[in-house]
Amino acid sequence: MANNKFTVLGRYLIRFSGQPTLTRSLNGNFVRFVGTTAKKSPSTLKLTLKGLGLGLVLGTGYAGYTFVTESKPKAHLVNEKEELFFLDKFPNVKITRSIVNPKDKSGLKITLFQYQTCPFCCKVRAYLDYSGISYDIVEVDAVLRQDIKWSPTKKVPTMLVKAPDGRFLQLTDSSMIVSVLASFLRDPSQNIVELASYYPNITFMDEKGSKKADIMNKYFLMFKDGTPRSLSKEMLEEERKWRTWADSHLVHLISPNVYRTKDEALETFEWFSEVGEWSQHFPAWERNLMVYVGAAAMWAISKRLKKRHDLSDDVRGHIYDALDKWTDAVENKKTPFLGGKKPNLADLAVFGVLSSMEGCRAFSDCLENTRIAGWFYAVKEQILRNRGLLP
Ligand SMILES: N[C@@H](CCC(=O)N[C@@H](CS)C(=O)NCC(=O)O)C(=O)O
Repeated sequence: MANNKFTVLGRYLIRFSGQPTLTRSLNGNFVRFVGTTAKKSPSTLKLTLKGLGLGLVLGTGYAGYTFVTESKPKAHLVNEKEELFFLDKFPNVKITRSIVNPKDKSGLKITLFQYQTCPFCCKVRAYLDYSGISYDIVEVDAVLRQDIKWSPTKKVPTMLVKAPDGRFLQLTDSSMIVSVLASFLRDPSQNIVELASYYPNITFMDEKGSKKADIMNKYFLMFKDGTPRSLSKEMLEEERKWRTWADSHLVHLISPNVYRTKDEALETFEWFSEVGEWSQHFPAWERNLMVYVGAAAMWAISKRLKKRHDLSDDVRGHIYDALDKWTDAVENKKTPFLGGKKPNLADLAVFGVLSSMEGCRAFSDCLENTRIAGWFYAVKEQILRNRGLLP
């Protein structure tokens, strides 16, 4: 079984013509195994596997050497799991909303477990809506989280996708979800379960000795027959770079901004309640618990987050700088989007993260003090059009 998996992985490795394939993020350091050849001759395969084997032996030897010679805790891999999580039966949860796109030909049956205004969930919805996929939504109570009791991970977004064998495959992590679905939609002849297996969970110790988890390859698309000619290596690299930036930088600026003061935190939660239709989906006591406990907790937590991400008190300044950096990158392209005439996955990721604060004071301040508006509303228009909400 394990051998089989390795063979399949090996097959994908050599087909990723020039794309770095297996990437692990160890506290921001990327360890890459670079698959550079698209030739499929047996000798190339042997050579690639020998090279990988040699690399593995040398890597392991070096890791062993540094482990015994250095006493300080150091970043290292703890575990690598490839098992996917399935449910035989759909969980007993209430579908809060169904997004139906009559033009959806994907054949996918998707349920997204989310908080309406979580930046990672917004990112996934931006992708789903732009891609014209139909899906169901389960709005999870952020305090009690009963609707994800079935899930081994307690984070949202999490997704259940109906597998060809009728079971329900769980996908976790917004970027992994987008990469799996984007790989599938490029070539729906691929098996979604097999695709998901190319994004294994890893656990590792970071440099401070804390145990962390991540998902390998989460910014990479998997192409069965090599990178399509229409996509250059540079374009793919740039797309990955900004998708990573959205997760590793931009997203960390959201909480300190939208919960900057007690008043802003409460305003923000009132807006969450409005767009998440909490009064409709939860009893009044639960809705109020979510608003007041949520606002107080997030106001306090955002102070810690500010420290953790080395932000000064001028949190607005940080987000303005980030948006200027992004706008410069888009403007350098001389096209409406980073992806050209159409948004790519980086446009959708940055848009998704920002849309999570659309009703907040922080967002109107960004519109007034940066040049983000033109690009932001252009992406929004594309998304609404693909969802069939615009003529
Ligand atoms: N890397 C994850 C992050 C997801 C995440 O942190 N989600 C938050 C909500 S915004 C969450 O569920 N937090 C609950 C918890 O940490 O217990 C992704 O991209 O999906």
